[in-house]
Amino acid sequence: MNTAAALPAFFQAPQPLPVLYSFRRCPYAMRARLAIAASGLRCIVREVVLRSKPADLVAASSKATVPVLVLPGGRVIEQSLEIMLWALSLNDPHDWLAANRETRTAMQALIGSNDGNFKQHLDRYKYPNRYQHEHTDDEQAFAKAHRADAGSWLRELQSRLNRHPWLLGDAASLADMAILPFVRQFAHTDLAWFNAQPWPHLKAWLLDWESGPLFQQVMEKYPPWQPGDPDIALGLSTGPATGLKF
Ligand SMILES: N[C@@H](CCC(=O)N[C@@H](CS)C(=O)NCC(=O)O)C(=O)O
Repeated sequence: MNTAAALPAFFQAPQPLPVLYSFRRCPYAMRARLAIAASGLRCIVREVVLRSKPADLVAASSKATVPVLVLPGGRVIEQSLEIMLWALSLNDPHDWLAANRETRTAMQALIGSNDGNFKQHLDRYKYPNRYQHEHTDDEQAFAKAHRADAGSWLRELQSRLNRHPWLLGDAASLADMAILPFVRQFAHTDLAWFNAQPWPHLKAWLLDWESGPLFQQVMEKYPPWQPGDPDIALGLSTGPATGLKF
């Protein structure tokens, strides 16, 4: 008799879980946590302090940006988008990956623009002091110029959201979840300014998501991880994401 198979699942040895190195406010890490939570997969989350990266993270991924996902077999996934695709290819209850090929191509293009052009302007708007070599003296003017450049992308999103509730139609997709954390970062750089813009659908899209259960689940606060700390499962205290609106 195969004893292991005869035992109820509860008594069988637990499977090791993937380990996600994350930073709560990082939009890349946020999108990875969103996909993992939505897929219903479990993983151990290790909150990283970026100015003092744990040796285990650097050993797993020499570039040591977050997020990094270390799978039980030793495979390391170092890019946020790849982590999203990994999780959703295992389980995609909300059809974020979209069966339709045209939608998939459109998703890729949108995410590419976000991660490329928009992210460059966002960084310069939010952290102008990191780009002193790109401007001479007026840091405020530099930041505002990049805010204006980023605005053309946000108007494009607003116009899409004016036509349907999500970026690519009536249902949320990978594109929404990959892009929302970056729009959130932009909005919170100067919320009063953002709220004064004539972008009602963009603002509603962001606000709905920020007040939804999936966002709450992935924004749970964890203490910075140190070797020897007990494992913390992602979103455990707020329960599994299965069946949620997004
Ligand atoms: N292309 C990477 C970018 C990740 C990234 O740049 N993360 C930032 C935090 S938001 C980071 O780890 N910065 C720390 C560093 O570069 O040392 C991805 O998609 O995962």
